[in-house]
Amino acid sequence: MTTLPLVFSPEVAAARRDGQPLVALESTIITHGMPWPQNLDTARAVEAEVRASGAVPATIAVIAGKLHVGLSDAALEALARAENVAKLSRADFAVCLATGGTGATTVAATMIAARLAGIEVFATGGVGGVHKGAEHSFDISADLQELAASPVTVVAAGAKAILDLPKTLEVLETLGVPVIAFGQDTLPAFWSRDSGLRAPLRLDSAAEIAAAHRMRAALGLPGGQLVANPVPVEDEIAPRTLAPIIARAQNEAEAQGIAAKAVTPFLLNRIFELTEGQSLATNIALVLNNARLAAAIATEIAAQSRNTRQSA
Ligand code: PSU
Ligand code: MN
Repeated sequence: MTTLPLVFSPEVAAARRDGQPLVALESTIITHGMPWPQNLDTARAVEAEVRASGAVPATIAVIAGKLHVGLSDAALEALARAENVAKLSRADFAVCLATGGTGATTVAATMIAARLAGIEVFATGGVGGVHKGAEHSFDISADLQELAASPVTVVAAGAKAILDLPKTLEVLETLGVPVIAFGQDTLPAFWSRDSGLRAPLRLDSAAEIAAAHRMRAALGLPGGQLVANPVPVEDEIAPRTLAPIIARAQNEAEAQGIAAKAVTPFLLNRIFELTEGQSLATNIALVLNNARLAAAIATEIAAQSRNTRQSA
């Protein structure tokens, strides 16, 4: 079998050796989710937030045919500046690696890489989901199936309001993915704390989320968990402010024939423009908030695993 071209940064390699808690971070949010230079500032700030919260960050990307787990600051900056970087999901991951390509990893591809690197917790902004009009377009993010396949707990701020949230919940239920709202009964909706939809599950502490993660493994179930962490109150945008803006961006996407991988980046960019940058400020705040919770969960998983070994 071909050996996997896996490269650990010195910081991540040391953390793996010493059994320190690790948090995976994706790179599509850098290349396709935010404009320059806020994308680089945010990537650095998220890594710093994970460290300040007692864990080690591992930003993941494919660079010149190698799967990098943990990026140097120079690599982070090169990705943030680059234009036309490939957006890699499960389908195109192997081709990119095999042909020496470079690409940013989505939630789905980052989960695959995290599993290979033995990283159990991953922080991002929002996961992909079922797009509005999916009954015609069939546009359902590969992130959902990945949550059913790779054993990683993903901390996001719920699903973006550009998606059809009820259908997204239905698909996650069908796939057997636990959707856990953190500290509230309703599902957060990315830029807003409350989607108005009841979340299937609710947990109130990092310790409970870590215990559920470990129990899922003990049951022998494949797949991970989706933790939906509401954006801090002071950073949220009210759903009624966003609704007309989202509708407008969606109409434009349809009129311009935007399809497939281009849909999510197009909508995020238009919403950024139409909110005059307010959506980006909220996006940055929620990613940092998710990084903190992910670090706490990774720390709990490490502590609970140690306790189990000691009492065995
Ligand atoms: N969350 C953000 N910004 C993003 C994304 C998520 O705040 O850019 C990216 C993630 O990488 C996610 C992807 O996996 O969008 C989903 O793309 P699609 O809908 O094409 O599956
Ligand atoms: Mn899609």
